[in-house]
Amino acid sequence: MTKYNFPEGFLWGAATSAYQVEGAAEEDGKKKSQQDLINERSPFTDASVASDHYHRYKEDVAIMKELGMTSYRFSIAWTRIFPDGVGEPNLKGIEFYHNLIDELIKNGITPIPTLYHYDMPMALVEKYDGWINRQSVEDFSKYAEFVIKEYADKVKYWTTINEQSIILQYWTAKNYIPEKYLNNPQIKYQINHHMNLAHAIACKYVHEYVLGGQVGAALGYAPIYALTSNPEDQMAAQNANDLRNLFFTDIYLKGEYNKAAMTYLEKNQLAPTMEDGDMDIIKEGYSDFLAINYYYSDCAKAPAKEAVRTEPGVNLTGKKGEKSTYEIQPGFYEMVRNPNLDTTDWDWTIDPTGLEFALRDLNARYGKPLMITENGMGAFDKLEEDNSIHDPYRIEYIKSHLKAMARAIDYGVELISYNPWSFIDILSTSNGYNKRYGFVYVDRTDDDLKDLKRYKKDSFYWYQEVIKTNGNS
Ligand code: BGP
Repeated sequence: MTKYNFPEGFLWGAATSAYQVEGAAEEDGKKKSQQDLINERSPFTDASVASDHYHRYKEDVAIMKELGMTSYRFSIAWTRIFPDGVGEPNLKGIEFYHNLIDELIKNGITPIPTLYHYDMPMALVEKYDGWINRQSVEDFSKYAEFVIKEYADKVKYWTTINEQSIILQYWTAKNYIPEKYLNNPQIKYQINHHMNLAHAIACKYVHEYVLGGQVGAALGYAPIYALTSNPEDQMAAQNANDLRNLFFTDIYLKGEYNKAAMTYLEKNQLAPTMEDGDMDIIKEGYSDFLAINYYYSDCAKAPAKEAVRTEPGVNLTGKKGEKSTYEIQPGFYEMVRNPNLDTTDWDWTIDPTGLEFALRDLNARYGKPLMITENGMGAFDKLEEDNSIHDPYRIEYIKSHLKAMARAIDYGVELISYNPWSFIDILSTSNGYNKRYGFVYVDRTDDDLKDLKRYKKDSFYWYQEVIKTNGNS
């Protein structure tokens, strides 16, 4: 058996997000977020019950303990704390997260909350179009300040905004965008600029209120290979890396916009509008670490001269090969399918080497500690008659990614924690409960969704051994 050098005290966890796991979408004072509406409009399961974690958090934390988890990455729903986004805080919502955090700590599990996971309060979308409007920065900052202060003596590790990169790439799916903006791609860079400010201000509050607090963003990160060794394709891959990755990491870890990406945006009238002092705010809100959500790698080639701007597509059916469109940024890059890699049923490439590549590259560029806040495999899992769930594909996926992490650590990467997606089956953002990620299966076959029994998958027992042996199973 190979011996892997995961550091002593390495945090072995798993992840979820509020609207995908909690349910109780309008209970105890909580009001709707844009995510509830996006889900209502889509053909997928709505978030009103999800996995009912809101009512079953004690049972779920007991399962986490049995799994051996030492960290849990979850998100706090803004609309539980401030149902209208602003105004009076909601005591019941505040109490829920106190209870959850206390239960985690009591069971030796380090809480790693995320402040924002796609769930802008619907009240603010109705009031001023959410993140499109700069007022969102101030309102988010008030929410962040309140929450950070409230849980400051219990929570050391904080993550700010989940997947700004994905929010930007899939801007109409991850934000509730009013009709009139749909043909204006500049808007997405404006949303992103507001999020950069919001992120930086939240980082500042962690440094101000949390003794020994550590903070960073949770970025959706996919390294980008060139399709061929043709220099034009290599250049396109670098362009794509500038705009899809470094555009975010340079903000978080250097406090500045990536120059190549910004130049491209300016040349194409896509750059965000800024105010004097914005870059000072961004610089001041430095990160202590970077968390990444890693699922797949991407691939790019030089676009044809006549290529037009194209939005990326999503495979919504779980039938391989259905992803039809790939992002094109004319004159900069065209994303393509990587012919060298197999994929999941949803066309997400399976590439553990890409994780090692990402970790080593980020370490070389910024030299900051790294954390993995998501990584995992969505699949059609099957509950057998004897209530077992055989998911060897998931074990294989995570095992190969663990090896990649171990190699990165050997090469000098400081990795703090691994939180695969997801602890339990939850509502997939694009496929409801058809696409499952959990170590724990949630049976949603009863009509009134009252039972929601939890069953441990084979991957649960396997991951339990991994944790027990500090990664050497
Ligand atoms: C990440 C999100 C998660 C999660 C995961 C899987 O991008 O942060 O919220 O859902 O991807 O995605 P999906 O549910 O679309 O399979």
